[in-house]
Amino acid sequence: MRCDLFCSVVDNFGDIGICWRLARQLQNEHQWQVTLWVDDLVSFQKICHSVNPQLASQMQHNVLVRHWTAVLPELVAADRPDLVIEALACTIPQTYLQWMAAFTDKPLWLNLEYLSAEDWVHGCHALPSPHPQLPLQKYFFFPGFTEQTGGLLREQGLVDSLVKLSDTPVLQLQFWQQLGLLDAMDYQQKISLFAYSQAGIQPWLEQLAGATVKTLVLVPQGQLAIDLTQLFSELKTGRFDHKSLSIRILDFMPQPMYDQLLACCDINFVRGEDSVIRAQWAGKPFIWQIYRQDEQAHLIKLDAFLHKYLQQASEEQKDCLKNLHMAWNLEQDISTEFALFGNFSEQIQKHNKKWQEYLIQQQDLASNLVRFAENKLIMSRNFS
Ligand code: TRH
Repeated sequence: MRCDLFCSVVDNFGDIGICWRLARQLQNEHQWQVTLWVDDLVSFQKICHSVNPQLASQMQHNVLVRHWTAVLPELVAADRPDLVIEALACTIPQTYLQWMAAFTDKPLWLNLEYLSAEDWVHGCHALPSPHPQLPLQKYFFFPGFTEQTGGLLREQGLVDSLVKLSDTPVLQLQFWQQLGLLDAMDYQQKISLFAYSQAGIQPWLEQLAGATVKTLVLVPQGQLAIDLTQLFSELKTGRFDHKSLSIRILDFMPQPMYDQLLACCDINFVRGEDSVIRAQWAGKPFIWQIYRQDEQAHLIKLDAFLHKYLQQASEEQKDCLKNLHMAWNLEQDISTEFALFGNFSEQIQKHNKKWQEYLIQQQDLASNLVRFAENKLIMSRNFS
């Protein structure tokens, strides 16, 4: 099976992060021949360090990566894919669609949508949509948290490997050494802090500094790291120590290493769309800053997720996590909510384990997509 996957990097890293994971999984686990068209190779290189942004075409981890520029290179019949994936609201070039439409045996066209826990997704997943002018039809493919959706990206063996890392201090020590954090294991509480800007963050950090437990906060490069360096000028060295708190700035690491970071930390602040899914596979307590949208649409999406995620949690856990998420997403001081969250951390870890077990019973997104595509292609060939 041959697949062309189109990815346009809007901003940040989620679009390319999700597409890169999917491309590798289709190739590694389903033996598809995948061509990943990406318009921003510089962002791609941040999460896959071997990418060369200067190349129009390159093999990366057995995936053909092609630079998606304003004018596509010549498209020849021999390159005809079986499946074309238009990912995360990008728009496939008209010239490419016309090329697709010219084939007698037309490629299947999927529109991979953004993740949402809202119920309306169930009614839209897998629906067809005819192209207004061309003899083409695309199908909407929605990720999600239920069997009525396309599921979530989850590589074979991922959760087992993260559980093993979480349960094995010597493996964690090796990971911290790989990151150059030789003293990481001296901190009883390790927090990964991957978020957007957080105007009200200082009181919470002061609270961590004044606590008896020693806390290590790990902040990947980006706007939040810049903001914190303005708060604490010593951070321009990459490190800031203040009583019980130590903050370190981390370079962006390859995706698999980021998964390991989540498994080695005690609490994970995650954001966007992909890292929040990875935090659920790591199983540790997590707090999600959702990607901001107009008219507070993101808070509706956040509420829908918390409703599903906390369905089996106790009322007091629900209140605690909902209040903490609202404060974090509104960039307020979370000191009070975080202190309460700390009291529930064991129950939350148990709850996350049950939530993970519920999610793992479902097929992963790549497998669902492969099955959907193969069924559609068989049907179209049998009835054409
Ligand atoms: O970077 P993000 O904010 O991406 C966002 C969201 O995806 C949002 O839904 C989308 O609309 C917007 O982009 C355009 O957050 P996200 O989704 O967690 O993606 C980050 C990716 O970066 C994820 O794949 C994890 C990866 N990552 C690394 O590979 N290494 C790292 O060191 C870090 C911190 C992240």
